[in-house]
Order: sequence, then C-alpha cells, then structure tokens
Amino acid sequence: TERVSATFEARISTTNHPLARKLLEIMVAKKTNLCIAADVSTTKELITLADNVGPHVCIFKTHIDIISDFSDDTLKQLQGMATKHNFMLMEDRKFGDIGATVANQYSSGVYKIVEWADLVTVHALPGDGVIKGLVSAVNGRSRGCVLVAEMSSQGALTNTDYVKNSSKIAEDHTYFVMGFVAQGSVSDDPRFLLMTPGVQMEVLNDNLGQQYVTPHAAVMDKGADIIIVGRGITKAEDQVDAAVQYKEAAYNAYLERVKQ
Ligand code: 6AU
Repeated sequence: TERVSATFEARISTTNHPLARKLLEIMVAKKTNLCIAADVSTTKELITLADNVGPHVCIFKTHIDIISDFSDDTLKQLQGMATKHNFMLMEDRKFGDIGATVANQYSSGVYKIVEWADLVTVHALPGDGVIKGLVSAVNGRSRGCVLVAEMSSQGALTNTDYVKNSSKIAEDHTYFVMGFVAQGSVSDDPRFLLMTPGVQMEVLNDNLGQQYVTPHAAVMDKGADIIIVGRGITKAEDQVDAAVQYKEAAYNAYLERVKQ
C-alpha cells in the first residue's frame, strides 16, 4: 500500500522502527496528527503550553536553545508533561555538520539532547555521515531522527534532486530515520512519516520568509501525515481552543484522505 492511502493503524506493522511504531500508536490512541512547535522563550511558558496542548498533540517540538532560563529542571518538568499527556519530544536541532561534530552536539554541551529527546531533526545536506555521527552517540537508547528534505521558506535551496537524494539516505538508514520534514511527498513508503510545517488557518506569510497553507491543504494536497503548527497556536488568545481546532482540521483531513 502507498503511504497516503494507508491508515495510521495499518502502517504500524509496516515499520520496525520502535519510535515510528510508538508515534503511530499515540496518533491512533489520541486521534491526533498535530505536532506543536513550542517556540516560546521561558520554562514557564514552555511547561504551561505543554500542559495546555498536551492532550491534543502527538509530538511536542522544541527549540530548546530559545529558552532563556534553561536548566535541568526545564527538562524534568518537560518529561513529566510528556508522560502525563503521552506525547513524544522532538528537538528541532536541524543538525547539519560532519558526523564527528554532530555526535558531540547531540550528546554534549549544555543541552545533552540525546539524553531527553526521542526524536531530532537533521538536514540531509552533509550526506549520510550526519546520520552515522548521530547514531554513534545513541548508546543503546531508543532514539530516531526526521530528515529535513525540503523547507517551507521562500527561496529554499531544497530542489527536486535534493528531495530525491534525501529519500535515498532515509532508505539506507531505516533503523534511525523514521520520517521527513517536507512540503510534499518524499517517499511512498508507508513506514516513513511526513511532517509538514508552514501551517496556519488564516495567515499567508510572516514577513520573514515563512509560507503557510491550511491544515486541510497540508494533509490533502501536500500529503502530510503530521502537521507542525507554531504561532497559529502559541499566539492564539486561547491555546487549548486553537489546538483543538488544528487537531480536528488535520485529523478530519486525514480521515478524508484514507477514505478515498
Ligand atoms: O508555525 P510557525 O511558522 O510558527 O512555526 C513553524 C516551525 C518552526 C520552524 O523551525 C519549523 O516549524 N520548520 C521546520 C522544521 C520543523 O524543521 C522546517 C521548515 O522547513 N520550516 C519550518 O517552519 O519551529
């Protein structure tokens, strides 16, 4: 079966990646294919957001280096929220260097990402050494990555060949790569999850190059399995209400897609 026509339930058995299976199970159990982009700047805002939207998301995506008062307690509280609301943590680090360097960036420094993030984002740009470098730091933990194959921003250099070659890297490393961040289908293989950012209900751009489509267009036209939404929810007057609206729009579009 092709990725876009298969149900999330049916796709669980198509993958051996433990975190892809876990994620699909969460999506089925909570009926959500919404990932929140938690781009807020304090621990308090981060944890409040996690508690507010937690019931409605499958992934909580962080840019942990934005948090001005980061400490080990930030992570302790965040992991508590992940357990309470059953979502996965994805650090949107967009690793993009040689293997040896990303291994250190993944495991060392202030954030020690490998110790707490289930998933990380990785640019395909360096070639598959970036994957091998990350894997070298995993040390028996259950971890995975999502390959950024195509960007949502105006003028992005990720052309058709780049996308195609990203797909090849993923196919060669299915024990670690469990999906893509892209604006359209990178692979028909049902084991890979397609995550699409640049989603908002009303706004068309942010004047800094970001380009938006609606949740329905992301899922139906672009073939997204998971929509990634930041400011559409974080800047809303009522975060819970906004999260519910995005969740329902994206999940209904998914149901419509697999029914065809
Ligand atoms: O909904 P927004 O525009 O407020 O936030 C979009 C989020 C941000 C970006 O860092 C991220 O999605 N993103 C990514 C990711 C997830 O890797 C890739 C991309 O091409 N565009 C994009 O916006 O946290």
